[in-house]
Amino acid sequence: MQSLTLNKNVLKWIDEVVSLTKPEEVMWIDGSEEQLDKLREQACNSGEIIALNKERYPGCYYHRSKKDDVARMEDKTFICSSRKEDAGPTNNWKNPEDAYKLGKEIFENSMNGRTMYIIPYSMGPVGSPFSKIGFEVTDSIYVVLSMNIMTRVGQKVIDALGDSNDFVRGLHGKCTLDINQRYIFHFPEDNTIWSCNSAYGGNVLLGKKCFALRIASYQGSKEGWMAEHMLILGIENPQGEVKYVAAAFPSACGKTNLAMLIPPEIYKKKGYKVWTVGDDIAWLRIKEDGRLWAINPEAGFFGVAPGTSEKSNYNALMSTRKNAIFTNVAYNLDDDTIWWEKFDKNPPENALDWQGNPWNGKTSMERGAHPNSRFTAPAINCPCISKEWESPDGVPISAIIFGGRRAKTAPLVYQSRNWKHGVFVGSTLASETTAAASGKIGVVRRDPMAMLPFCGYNMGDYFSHWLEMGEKMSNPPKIFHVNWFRTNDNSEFMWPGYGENFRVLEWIINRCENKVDADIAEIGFIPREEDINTEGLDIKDEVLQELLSIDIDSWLDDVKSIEEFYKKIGETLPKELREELTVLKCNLNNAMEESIA
Ligand code: GTP
Ligand code: SPV
Ligand code: MN
Repeated sequence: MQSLTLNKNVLKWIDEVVSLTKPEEVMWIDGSEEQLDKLREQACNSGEIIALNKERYPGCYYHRSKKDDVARMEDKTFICSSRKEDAGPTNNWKNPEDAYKLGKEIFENSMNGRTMYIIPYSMGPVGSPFSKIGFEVTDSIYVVLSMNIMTRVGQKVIDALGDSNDFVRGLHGKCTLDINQRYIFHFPEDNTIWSCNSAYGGNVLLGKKCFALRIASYQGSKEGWMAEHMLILGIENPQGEVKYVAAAFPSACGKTNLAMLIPPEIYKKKGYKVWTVGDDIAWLRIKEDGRLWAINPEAGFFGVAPGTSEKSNYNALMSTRKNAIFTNVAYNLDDDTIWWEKFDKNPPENALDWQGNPWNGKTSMERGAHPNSRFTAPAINCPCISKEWESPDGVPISAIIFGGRRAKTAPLVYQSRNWKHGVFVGSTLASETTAAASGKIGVVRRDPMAMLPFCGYNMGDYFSHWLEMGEKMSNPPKIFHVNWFRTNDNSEFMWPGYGENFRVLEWIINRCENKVDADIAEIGFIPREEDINTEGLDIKDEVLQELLSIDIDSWLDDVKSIEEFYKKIGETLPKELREELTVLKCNLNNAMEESIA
């Protein structure tokens, strides 16, 4: 097939990849529906995907990945910088020479008898000053179809690139799907990503975590912008003014849900609305007005399926009603539809589970869908998609919110004293691990800015970059911390969460506009109880009180864990953050002494 470009840099690289992997055929993805339809048909014939019920799920497909290939694998993910220090203490590192050598051994002839697809894609609206271009070469139609949902694909991207050499070179091959030969290598200095022996989204949709976070965070540090694991949403008040916030929560900690939340009835009646700009990744730049502006570099959602229901996240569910792909959920053989845990109260009886085994949802004790089963859905399907979501200039950010899963310690919400303190709060973010990555679930680990698995360079330098960005802004966003996941003695969530989180967003926006006071506590500004609106909410005063309380003992324990974490960061930890830690410790010790006195 004829190449879509005359760009010599692209063609040279494609030649190299072809002579390494030796595909039987090469196909350039032009983004046309005609071409995509042929690929869909081909993948249905080979069994790679299954077409779903055409009336109820038009344009939708079902896919399963291998049992040992259902989540990101952090121990298989490497930053291959020439100096080990540049990957830093939190990343796996491999010398680029060794990584290329090993990669070449694995990729050699790996596409024999297969077709190589070349996907030109843009992260960000084509032509926006925020946007960047990548190519993904892959031997998987599932990847082509998913990239077509998650990014902007095709000829328009090639036209925008022209003869520039500024593009990310992504090579993905299924190879034999051997877990022992699975690697996700990032070469930030070469704008290159190599991923082999996996077919799971986070490892193989190279525009997402690999490019838009790991490579882009490195690019941002060099070029003066930021790539963050953040949702972006707009909050419209009854006067029609929209304020935007960005929020960083670790994987499977509620970004998609918050990004699409439906405000409680009392707010809807008054005319409040929420608009989604993005649900996972934000690229942020400082503009002449001294504010931080953000775009969502993606074009779709790769959302966690289990738990998504008409009740919990109506907007996400509606986003999946057409042109979506479902991976590792249960498949209803009777009507070609899909199901997952908490989808509704009516599981199918005649189904296949996420491993393809016969499954009766009414009687089986096993799960139908994998806990990290996911949907890929076009953002444009979302009923509350913001009219600014493709704005080439992005949206101005009033507040940055950090949050994690903390059964204890972290209150429902607090505000940092200033940017520097806010960076400290982000740098010490912690959360219980989830099914989004393979490994133990429910263990508290420090996950700075929700970027632990996604920062493409030295974490200490990344913190410095955050501090520098703050220096450059005359009007920086205010920084907050939230926790929807505090539990009581019966291990039940104390805060209702989901749509009710709007009540906390309201306080945050009010703080940004100086419309509400707060109490200054050891850890930052805490809301006064009466300032969290509980109208129409069934929550006891004592519960709200406890949600907003600070337990000095457990915070002092947290300080110890922060000290350990900072020790791991080592020399590159900015002194400003160490100072903030000292302030926190002093505040807590003073409070302790006062309570004893
Ligand atoms: P990634 O796509 O992995 O980055 O995840 P995410 O941060 O977008 O998380 P998502 O919104 O998909 O939510 C993950 C899980 O958290 C789901 O099971 C949700 O039902 C649950 N969840 C989300 N918001 C809340 C909340 O406010 N309270 C409680 N209790 N659970 C929530
Ligand atoms: C996450 O794990 O944070 C995700 C899914 O958003 S993945 O694309 O696998 O990274
Ligand atoms: Mn994510």
